[in-house]
Amino acid sequence: MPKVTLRSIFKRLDQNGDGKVSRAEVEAFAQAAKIDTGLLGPLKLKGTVDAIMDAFDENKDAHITFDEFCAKASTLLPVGLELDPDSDDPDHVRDTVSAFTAMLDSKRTDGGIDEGELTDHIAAKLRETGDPTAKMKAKVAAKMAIHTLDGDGDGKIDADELTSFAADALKRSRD
Ligand SMILES: [Ca+2]
Ligand SMILES: [Ca+2]
Ligand SMILES: [Ca+2]
Repeated sequence: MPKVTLRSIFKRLDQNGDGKVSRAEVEAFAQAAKIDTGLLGPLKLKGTVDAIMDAFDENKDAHITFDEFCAKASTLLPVGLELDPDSDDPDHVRDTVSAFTAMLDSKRTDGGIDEGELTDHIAAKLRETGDPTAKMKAKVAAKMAIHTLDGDGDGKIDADELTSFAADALKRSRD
């Protein structure tokens, strides 16, 4: 199975292969995640692209380089996945991710986190902060997360996919 790494995700984002990700490329990626549906589709799309550019484009030159992407990659980890950022122990990552995946894989237990399961989880986290638009935001975030982390394209994130991404993101955030 193809491993999910920061490099593999960045390559998908950088469609023209020039080594940096433009706003248009982020927008195409978000559109491919099908977040721009419904009445508020254009708003959801713009909000998502703005948030990504804001978070990753450190020097504000309207492009995300691979270094910029790596520096913030740990922010792509699903909320509620509590990993020790200083741990080098691969077993720690695997065990924590496996427990997290099993916890979320509760509605339809099939070994992976699907869009509905991830949406409910994120919405619950957002509601804790009293966010009245929790459900809508959670749907967008879940679609983006699945589109980003689903390495084999079966529509759900399994423990292997999340482990390889999490280990890579942690390692690079320490480098
Ligand atoms: Ca590019
Ligand atoms: Ca930049
Ligand atoms: Ca998958």
